[in-house]
Amino acid sequence: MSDREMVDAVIIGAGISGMYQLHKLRDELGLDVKVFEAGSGVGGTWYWNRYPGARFDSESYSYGYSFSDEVLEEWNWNEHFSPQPDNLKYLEFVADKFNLRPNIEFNTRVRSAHYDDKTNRWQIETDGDHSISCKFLVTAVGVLSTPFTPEIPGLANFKNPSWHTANWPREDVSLEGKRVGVIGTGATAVQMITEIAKNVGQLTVFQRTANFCKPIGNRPITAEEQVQIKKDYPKIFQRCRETFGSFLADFEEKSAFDVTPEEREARYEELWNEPGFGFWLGTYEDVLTDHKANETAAEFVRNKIRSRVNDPKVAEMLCPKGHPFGTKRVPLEDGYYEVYNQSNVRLVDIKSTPIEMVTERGLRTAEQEFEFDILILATGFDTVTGSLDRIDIRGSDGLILKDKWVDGPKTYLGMGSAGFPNLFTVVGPTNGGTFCNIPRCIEQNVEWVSDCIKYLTENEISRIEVNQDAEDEWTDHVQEVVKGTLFPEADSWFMGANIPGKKRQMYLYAGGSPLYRERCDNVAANNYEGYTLVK
Ligand code: NA7
Repeated sequence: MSDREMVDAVIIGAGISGMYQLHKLRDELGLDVKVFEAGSGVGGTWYWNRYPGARFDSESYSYGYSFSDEVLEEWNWNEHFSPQPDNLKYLEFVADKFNLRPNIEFNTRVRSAHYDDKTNRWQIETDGDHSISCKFLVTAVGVLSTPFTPEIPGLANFKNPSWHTANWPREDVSLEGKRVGVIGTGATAVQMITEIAKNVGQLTVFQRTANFCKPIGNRPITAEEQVQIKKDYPKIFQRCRETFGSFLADFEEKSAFDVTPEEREARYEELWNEPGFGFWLGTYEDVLTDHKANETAAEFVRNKIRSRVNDPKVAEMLCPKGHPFGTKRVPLEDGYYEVYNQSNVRLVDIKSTPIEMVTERGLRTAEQEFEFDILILATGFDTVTGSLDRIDIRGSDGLILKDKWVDGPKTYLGMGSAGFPNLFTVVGPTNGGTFCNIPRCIEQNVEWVSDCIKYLTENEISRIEVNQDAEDEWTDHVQEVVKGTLFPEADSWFMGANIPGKKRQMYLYAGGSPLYRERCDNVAANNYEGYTLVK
């Protein structure tokens, strides 16, 4: 690439969002587009997260792209909840199909993006020292893409191999017979622990907060189901457009107390045995808003845990008690709790006996010293804002995005922020796409951004900028919506509470996908109400 290259649009990230955004802008709008991607291949989340057991927690056929009939016809999912190797193959297949790679510069991170008020263009610099100017900047950096490593004293001194789940070694590593330590018990750890427990020598899991996990209900897709899925695609995607979180499951318009305790228990049992998120997002409508209703679901899960774990003490350690059910992301599992019945697996509660330090060969808690051949950090991500914060983004008059957001992100629809003209944040902070079966909302976001760029181009608009009052209204609305729910009570990544020092507030939009879609559509229909457009 030559220095001072000029293009119409730059997209940061070649995951599910960036790939589709490239296709829309290049192939439908005919724009000159450049994508920068830190990885050596496409796929984003599914490129990086290659730990054993990684798979969709959404039904595969509700997760893939819906925009191309050819892709829907040609691609066959093998499992109801597809594993990472297949997911990456799928995204590579899409990249091949639309010949996306020539516009993507791999192994390249965007270091800075500065807006020039005189030219109304963004100036982008990469870590490869490339410099490129564009009219439109689209960030497609993902919500869970900046791994978080806690500052545990001594971590840097650990002499044996250690890695974060999102940086699982690309070469084959065998854990067979090894003494493995795992820190963290979130959705990632739950998938990974279940898988690695099959052949490790000894496994020690350090748990700070127990999670409410639910059986995934995965199985292979039969040939007959494959035929039916293809026929059902229009119905599947229509259903996803109508449900709260764009999943197949949706809340019942009923309180947990509109039925007898026996009926409720029977309904919970049914939802428990259904694949997917139904027990979480297809339950009584007050489970996530009312403590008493929530406790009926919470205790149901605890009893399931108690019935699966042989040692009552370990079972109680695995029973979540400090936060309401469903206020943290519910991990889906397949045999997770039974892992703790294995004689070579040990659970350590680090709330009561905190990790004091990592030593050269293991770690020390307040009570005991442990040695490991491998130490795995399943400690999550600096979510939602993390990847944007790591780019030096400066808008009009040199305004720094990270500084502007130090007390929490301020956005309009999660698509942009006042003072940052011609910037589109696909599935950005407080975007409706954050609390969503994510590819469904990615498509909505990308299509909205593409329509907007088309409108700007056709109308020869050189600058589009979020109005302060529109941003204030949306930012307040995002926090207002969550007030009626139990979400603020959990120390979750939804609330930014997983990162020390991060402003505690809702980072996702919990108003539901249909409402969000309607808001976005209305803004577009009213000539981008809430924005200022300059010729
Ligand atoms: P999560 O859900 O953020 O889980 C991270 C885990 O790491 C969780 O159990 C944390 O405990 C634990 N953690 C974090 N920091 C520490 C420290 N300092 N000490 C001990 N334990 C710690 O990340 P995942 O990768 O599992 O999942 C992220 C999303 O990916 C998930 O929601 C899905 O949408 C897919 P805590 O609960 O904070 O006490």
